[in-house]
Amino acid sequence: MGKFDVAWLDKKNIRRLLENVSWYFDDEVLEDETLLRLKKEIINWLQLPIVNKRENAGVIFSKQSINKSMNEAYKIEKLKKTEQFLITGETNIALLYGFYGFLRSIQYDDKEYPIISVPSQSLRMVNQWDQTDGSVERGYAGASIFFGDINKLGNIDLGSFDVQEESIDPFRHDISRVEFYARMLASVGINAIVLNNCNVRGLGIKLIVESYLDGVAKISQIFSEFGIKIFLSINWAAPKYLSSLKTTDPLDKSVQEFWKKICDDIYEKVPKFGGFLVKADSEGEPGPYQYGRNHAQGANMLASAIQPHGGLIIWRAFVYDSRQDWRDRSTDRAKASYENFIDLDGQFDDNVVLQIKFGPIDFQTSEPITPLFGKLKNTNQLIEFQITAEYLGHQIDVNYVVPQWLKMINFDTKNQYNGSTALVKDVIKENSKNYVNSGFAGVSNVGMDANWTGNKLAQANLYGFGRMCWDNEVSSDCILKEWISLTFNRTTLKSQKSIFKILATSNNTYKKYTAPLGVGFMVVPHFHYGVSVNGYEYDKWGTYHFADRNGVGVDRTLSTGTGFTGLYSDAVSAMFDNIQTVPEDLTLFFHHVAYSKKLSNGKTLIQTIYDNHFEGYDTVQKYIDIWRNLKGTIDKDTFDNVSVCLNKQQENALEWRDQINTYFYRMSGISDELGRTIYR
Ligand code: GCV
Repeated sequence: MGKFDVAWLDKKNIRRLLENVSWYFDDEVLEDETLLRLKKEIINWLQLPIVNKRENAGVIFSKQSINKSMNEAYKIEKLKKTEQFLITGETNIALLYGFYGFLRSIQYDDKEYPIISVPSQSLRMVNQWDQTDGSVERGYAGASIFFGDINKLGNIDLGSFDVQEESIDPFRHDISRVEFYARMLASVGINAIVLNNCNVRGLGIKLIVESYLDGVAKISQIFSEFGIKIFLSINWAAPKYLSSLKTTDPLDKSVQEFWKKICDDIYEKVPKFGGFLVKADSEGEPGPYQYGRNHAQGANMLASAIQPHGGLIIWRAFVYDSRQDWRDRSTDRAKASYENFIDLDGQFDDNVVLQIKFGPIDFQTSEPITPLFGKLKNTNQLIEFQITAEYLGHQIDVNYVVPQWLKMINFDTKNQYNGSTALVKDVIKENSKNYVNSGFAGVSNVGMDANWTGNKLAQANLYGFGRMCWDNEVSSDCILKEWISLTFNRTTLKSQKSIFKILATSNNTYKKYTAPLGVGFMVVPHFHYGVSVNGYEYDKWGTYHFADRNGVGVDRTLSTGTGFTGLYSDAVSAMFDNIQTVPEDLTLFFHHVAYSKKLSNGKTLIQTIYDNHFEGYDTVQKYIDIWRNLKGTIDKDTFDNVSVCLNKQQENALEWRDQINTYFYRMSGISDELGRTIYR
């Protein structure tokens, strides 16, 4: 099995800092698979001793409740008299999290004891878009780590994700990699994973049946030791594929029986199974609409089947009409998930969780928050992010996305009942039927590439996603500093600062040189990397920019547009509706704006577009200079890997800059005030 990077879990560095430190468990800590894993982490992974006498230990684990409602919370303290470290938590999984928290604290010297750490969200989940042929939809780091042949490591993006040749046994069986991935995820607090793509094709449909469950069970065993439940994506039409049934109507008794049997069989083989993820009636996937049933009826049917086993149904809200007509300006894809789900609020069973993309369209560089957050008052909910960089540079262009995510979760929906704030991160919990079934989900960015993420710097997003899920209050800069000091622990402080400089600004830089001010989707169709201003303009997907000789942008206002702004609370609606108060990076998401219109930044729209694109490109050039200076101070593999990516990014940014500027110059006929080169 191939070698892989240790990412932020560099055991050599940890062992260097913990030389001769031994560990002790108090008697009340009872043994289960998680405790055994914790002991294995100490003995096998770190190769450090566990001792029988408390007084001989450097680190002590003890049982104690830290937080009433979150039993995964932990505390790390340094005992004054003995200088021993004491890690406490109510459950064994809390102790495991405390262990990783401790490793972080000793490596990152910005920490003060005691550390009391309580997870902000209950469900902290990653979704794999891995397919049984070993490919990964929207994966930019090689083939799947779970599926595929050992000899097939690449993941060629053909712009289509129909599964190709599959082996009879679709599992890759690269146990050491899967185990390390579980460690990476647990170390940042992830507690759930969906193994396969939500577009369920090929053998993926069969993963829920007997002959494949042993493979699923093997993976589940590894993850569950780390406190991570595994889920499978299912195809809504599975009864038709896997049995003689001719219908998948959720109200049909035989369909209900089919799913009951499937669930019974799964739990017999995979007792710690988490549940199903379902993408239904979306982008060609089948769903309950076909039978005139709504999504609550669909989800609840599955929920009843899995409920006796304690499982969950994660139901995606990414439902829209993917056959739109660019000629018809009255329809608006941004409204779709709201319109499909708002009337179902309160109707989903207690073990159904609605997984809602953070923005109303599709993971663009700038999108407003989806209006369902704050408006759904009685539905378990997960906010969905994309860690994999589909629209954000394919893990070629450096793009540390945590600042964008934090902006989303800290957005005040102003749906307050009593004048207080109603931040997304809070309403997700408060408006769920049971906060235990709510939280954050992110589409993972890993693959078989030696460094896991294609561009090593993209590891920061996986790390950052987990850290953000666990601690909603930590800043993006703080997460980044932490990641850099754990990952680049052998380099100088100066070099660490340089890496920080690049990553901390990278999300904004990417935003500057790509589709302007929230208009989105000026990307090469299907692939979604590189510029194609009109690539989607006359297509069926409902993602238009409507540029003409006067201006550009989508009018979603109440008075003259699609009325999308009206789906928010009154205060937020008024803010988005007004061009003076709309956040600058969302201007064209909400308004069709004349090129000569002065924005609240004091510049015209056209000048803002030109300035951003020149600045974005120039910043990439600066990144290259900064990176060049790191030669010799970081490991050669990483230096070369990121150098190659940065050079490609420069080409990409140049193309974006010139095509966008030229396009808008040709449309508007207005020259750049600073006289920079814009091609005609
Ligand atoms: C898994 C976007 C992506 C698709 C993805 C879909 C989804 O449309 O381009 O690849 O499918 O989102 O989230 O279901």
